[in-house]
Amino acid sequence: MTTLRYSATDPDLDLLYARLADRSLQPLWEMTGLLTAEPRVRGVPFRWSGADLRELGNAAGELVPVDRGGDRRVLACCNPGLDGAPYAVSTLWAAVQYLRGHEIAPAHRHTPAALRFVVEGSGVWTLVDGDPLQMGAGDLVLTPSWTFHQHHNPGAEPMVWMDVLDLPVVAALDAVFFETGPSAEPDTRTAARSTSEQWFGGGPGLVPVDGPLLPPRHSPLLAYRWADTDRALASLVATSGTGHATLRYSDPVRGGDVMPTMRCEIARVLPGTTTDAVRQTGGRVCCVLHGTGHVTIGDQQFAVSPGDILAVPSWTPWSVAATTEIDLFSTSDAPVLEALGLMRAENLTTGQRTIGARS
Ligand code: GTQ
Ligand code: FE2
Repeated sequence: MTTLRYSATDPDLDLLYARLADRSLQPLWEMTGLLTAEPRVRGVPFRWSGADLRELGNAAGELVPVDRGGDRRVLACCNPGLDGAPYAVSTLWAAVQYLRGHEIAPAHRHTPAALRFVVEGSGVWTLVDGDPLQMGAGDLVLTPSWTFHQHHNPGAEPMVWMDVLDLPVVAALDAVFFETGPSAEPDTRTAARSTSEQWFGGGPGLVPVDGPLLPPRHSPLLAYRWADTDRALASLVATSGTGHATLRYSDPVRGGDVMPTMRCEIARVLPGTTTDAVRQTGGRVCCVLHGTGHVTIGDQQFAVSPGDILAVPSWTPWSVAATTEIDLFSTSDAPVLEALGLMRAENLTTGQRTIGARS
């Protein structure tokens, strides 16, 4: 926030400032905190415990119904440094969503894009523009901007997952639109494999020649399955020689990020390995899929276990130290920073600095 520091004693100056204020004008020369040498980061390093999220999701499931009016049973992660705003970091919404057996979270769409990452369980289908995407542990499922989405749980077991949305960015641009589904009737179809995966999830480096027209701004593949991710991680970590490896989820046809505002990555860190301390502009939200150890963010060290959600604010160094093998999913707003020419990154272990996009 900028602050004004009027300390005028000159009555003429007092009068000028009063006249400026009266016309909704402010003198730059009296402002501080506007152009800081480095980002003045809103939001603090933080961890939400997976055990707490599961327990409190359960408690909400007992008490709060899901239907029109209360569409989504969602607990938003609120970074304590953001003055009560329901955001995990200043640019990303992160939350846990809880759907009991036989429940339906009705269809709607909005301009903020969303993604789901599942830590445990299965049994829910998310319909994205009518395409039924099954959700299971370790899967990443996309609901890009302005696609209709509906979640339904045909089985008896409850299911929990993490949602991440670019809502703070879209809200800052005053570009939030929302509408409810085209039909009042819920669509309870299921499928073993979505149409999106049948077209675009064939295999590494294989894409259809005569496929459907590509959506202009997001990956045509809407689900990234754990079996594929696990295989790719195992292969990469075995060859990296460092004890850790990170994959980026990409648009299988165009190679870019899965959605224009959010980058998704997953890291595997072998036991006894610590990753370099790195920082970059833009916020990041992490979710522990497997394993235990410590994540250091800024000057805070958090013990982590599966289901934990972590906030890495902009320009804050972070690193992972694995006690048992860790798989750590993360989402950042790197594509936004890169598109705007604002990406800066630094590896504090090697001293390497970059300005601009790396690939
Ligand atoms: O599942 O549609 O965490 O619309 C926040 C807003 C989830 C959803 C959230 C949403 C959803
Ligand atoms: Fe939604």
